[in-house]
Amino acid sequence: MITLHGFDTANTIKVALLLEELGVEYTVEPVNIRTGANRTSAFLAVNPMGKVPVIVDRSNPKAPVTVSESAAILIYLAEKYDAFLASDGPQRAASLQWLMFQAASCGPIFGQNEYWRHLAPEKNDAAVEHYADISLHLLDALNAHLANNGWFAGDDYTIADMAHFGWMVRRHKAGLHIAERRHLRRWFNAVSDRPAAHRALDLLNGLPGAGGTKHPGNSRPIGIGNREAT
Ligand SMILES: N[C@@H](CCC(=O)N[C@@H](CS)C(=O)NCC(=O)O)C(=O)O
Repeated sequence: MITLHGFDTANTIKVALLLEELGVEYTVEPVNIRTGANRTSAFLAVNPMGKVPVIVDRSNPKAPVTVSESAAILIYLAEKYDAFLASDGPQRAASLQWLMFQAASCGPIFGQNEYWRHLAPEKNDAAVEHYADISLHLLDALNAHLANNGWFAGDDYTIADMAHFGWMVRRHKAGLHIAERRHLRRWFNAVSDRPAAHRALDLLNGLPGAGGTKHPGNSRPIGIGNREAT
């Protein structure tokens, strides 16, 4: 049995989506990061970094496996179940490239964009503009790639798509727009339409304390209601 420690966050969405796609048995242990539940000694014992998501895989009760960092979790699960990631060759390389691009470039920049727009205690126009500019550039890069590829790794839906879905669901919170980027919008709607995406978002939206607001841009739930009109 797998336990997912998480909340209604961009990084948890990725993992919940993969678990739903795999159809494996798992439970969610809610960690309300907005009330500091991720800084308790109990949670720090699970992940000393104090961040969600984390999974604990107790398939072998004598040797439970704990994995944090959403990209590492996606790779761990894809390899364990031999699904949504090619075992070798160019398609695996493409999946990993776009997965890493999400984890190392898009995620951190979109997070900074949200912070400087809505959460920083002092307004800083230069920071707002800086992160907004880079975010637009990243969205354009995703859109350009998807102009020639059905999915991030080409013909097959893989963990790279699940990774990008997390922040795209929460895009309103960082003021990101995809309506004018038609390839990105087409891709986003295709993932949104998957039954596993509905189940994952419903599950996370239903966690106790989910949907809390720190700023007006956060008031929108992370549900499928965010599907873009075509
Ligand atoms: N690189 C990590 C980032 C994880 C992360 O930043 N998680 C956020 C929520 S999406 C969190 O736990 N924030 C709480 C905090 O840092 O206090 C990943 O991809 O999993």
